[in-house]
Amino acid sequence: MPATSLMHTPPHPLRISFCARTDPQPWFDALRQEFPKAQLQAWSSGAPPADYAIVWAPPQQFFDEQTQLKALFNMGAGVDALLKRDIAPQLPIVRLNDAGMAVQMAEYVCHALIRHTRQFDVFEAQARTGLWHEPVALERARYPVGILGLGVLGERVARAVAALDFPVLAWSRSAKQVAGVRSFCGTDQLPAFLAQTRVLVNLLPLTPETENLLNRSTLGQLQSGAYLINVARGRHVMEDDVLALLDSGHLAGAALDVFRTEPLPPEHPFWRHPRVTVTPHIAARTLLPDTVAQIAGKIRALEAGLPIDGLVDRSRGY
Ligand code: NDP
Ligand code: OXD
Repeated sequence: MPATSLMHTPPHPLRISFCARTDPQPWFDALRQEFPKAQLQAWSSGAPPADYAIVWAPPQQFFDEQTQLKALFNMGAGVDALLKRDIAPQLPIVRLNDAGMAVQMAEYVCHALIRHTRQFDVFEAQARTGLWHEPVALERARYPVGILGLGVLGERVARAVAALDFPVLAWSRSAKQVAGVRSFCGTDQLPAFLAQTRVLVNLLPLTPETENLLNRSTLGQLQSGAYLINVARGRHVMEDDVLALLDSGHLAGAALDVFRTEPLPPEHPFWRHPRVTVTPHIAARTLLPDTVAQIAGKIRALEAGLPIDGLVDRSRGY
């Protein structure tokens, strides 16, 4: 063995790769504050190996080339797009765990709920024609809010909606205990959950089990005059079924933030439907400072051999 190899070699500086369709510079500026000595690189084919990667929808080539990663950080909560890639089975995948998204989700859902139940959409239309008309007041008990998915985001939303004194139900894989929320779990309890829901909020991850879950049959089990708020993924919803149920009057309306095809194509009927509100996948944005702080904390923990939360269970798909 040559003498030089016995000498102590200091560990190389942390190497962090960034792969997303957004300007990396602000991310590097924030990461530099956390790791002044790190090597930060915007990934392109042929880039040197990194220890950690921060990604959103990276190409397969990224994984084919970056084979020395110790962990992969997703710049969002949902990992459905990421899990379509062929990723080394031992590589830990870490999703964003709130990082400022939960309160945004609560704002979005409460806004959509209140806009519908307090008829602000009607008043906006009335104001445009100078009509002064007072409809009958809302009875909260007639608007039970059912939340699909009681995870990091769903629980924050449930608490916000419960604080507005709406009856709140939630459906998840495992049973939960959240103050003010009636918990339902598993496929067996889905019909009971749907039958008692009038405003349906979707906050499920997109997995083989949840894809197309919101269709004519399931949405048809909601209380009559139901309202759909989809803030999870477009592929949860059979869009033609939603249109048919809106036309039949079973659905009173919908607030949709996510779609099977994004951007929503200009010819899509949702754009012009009078009872559909469309937003461009903005219900909860990835916030740079919160995200970098969360990821940096987890990189430090991993480097120190400590456990972290937010690890994706690939067998569950979320
Ligand atoms: P979590 O993983 O924390 O929560 C997921 C919840 O869904 C859990 O309660 C889980 O049950 C439940 N669930 C999963 N699979 C099933 C199933 N088959 N049947 C019943 N319940 C199920 O995710 P988050 O709350 O952090 O995020 C939820 C989703 O929100 C993301 O996956 C993403 O798609 C979407 N999102 C959308 C954004 C937007 O701007 N529109 C922004 C951020 C996220 P259990 O608790 O028992 O495991
Ligand atoms: C997410 C998203 O999953 O932005 O975080 O949709």
